[in-house]
Amino acid sequence: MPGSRVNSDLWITEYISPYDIYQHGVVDILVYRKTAFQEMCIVETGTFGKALVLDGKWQSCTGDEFLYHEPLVHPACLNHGAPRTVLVLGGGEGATVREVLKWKSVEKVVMVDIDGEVVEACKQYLPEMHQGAFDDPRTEVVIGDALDYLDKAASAWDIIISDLSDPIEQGPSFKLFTKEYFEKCRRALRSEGYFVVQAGALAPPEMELHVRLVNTVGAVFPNVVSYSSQVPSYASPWGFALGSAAPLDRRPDPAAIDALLESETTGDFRMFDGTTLLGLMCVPKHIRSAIAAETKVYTLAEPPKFFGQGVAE
Ligand code: SPD
Repeated sequence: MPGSRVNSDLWITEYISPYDIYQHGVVDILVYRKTAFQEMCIVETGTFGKALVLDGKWQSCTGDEFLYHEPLVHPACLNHGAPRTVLVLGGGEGATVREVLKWKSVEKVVMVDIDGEVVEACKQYLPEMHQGAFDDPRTEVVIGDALDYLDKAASAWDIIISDLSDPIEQGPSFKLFTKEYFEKCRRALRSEGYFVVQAGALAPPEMELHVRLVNTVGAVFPNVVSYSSQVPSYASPWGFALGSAAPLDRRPDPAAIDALLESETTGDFRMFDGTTLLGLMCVPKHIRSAIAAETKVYTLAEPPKFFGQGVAE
């Protein structure tokens, strides 16, 4: 193409759909390993910084992870007001725990991730992400299956955050995007607790997963809200579903949120404040309409099938 100059001969290729790919030029491969659960790599890209990629699916990168992790954590914490106990399911990079620890009220955060090799690699190669969160005395890391952990968990959690890799059929996480899993999460919450799940892309060709996940969370919790954040390295806006038996603030007052963040957190947010939160909650009409019309609930018998590693057939 005239005027274009490409600087990489090595590309990380994420298969978004059978007809769409998203590629990033790689300048260094920091880790590549097949673990007991998945294929892991951490790469240095030319424009987005360092990225964790599992089973060919982009997880997060130092270039824009704050646009994912801050919205994942803080709306649930703000709705609660002063969370003391937080359970993170997944979240190997440590950035979700990092955000949780900004809440002064937090006494304990447990992160349960199935893949110890991924957690160790993130500790070693992604210090920009965890920023010491694994060494905080309030943090406990459990290497194990989230379903097993939830089966044994008491109803002791103020917040549960489901920060799992996308539910590709071949991957370890698709069972954790179902009504049965969300029910276990509800049982493990205190009665006025909040549950949030990273819930898929919002591009029109891909948004079915998000819409059905919101409907599935809504089948378990009396109140559910969909919200989204722009994460450029994800190729499309990214959705979240927040559920609770307690009321949810769908139109937060920016000044009140700023005051709460000022008094209850250590601050240091890059994208998050009251105005940002109000924007995140203003999901466009076509998505709200699709959620209102959705009837399908994901179950273990009929789990989501997210498009994953590309195979040309
Ligand atoms: N921590 C898990 C987040 C997974 C987000 N997946 C993004 C895929 C972009 N196509």
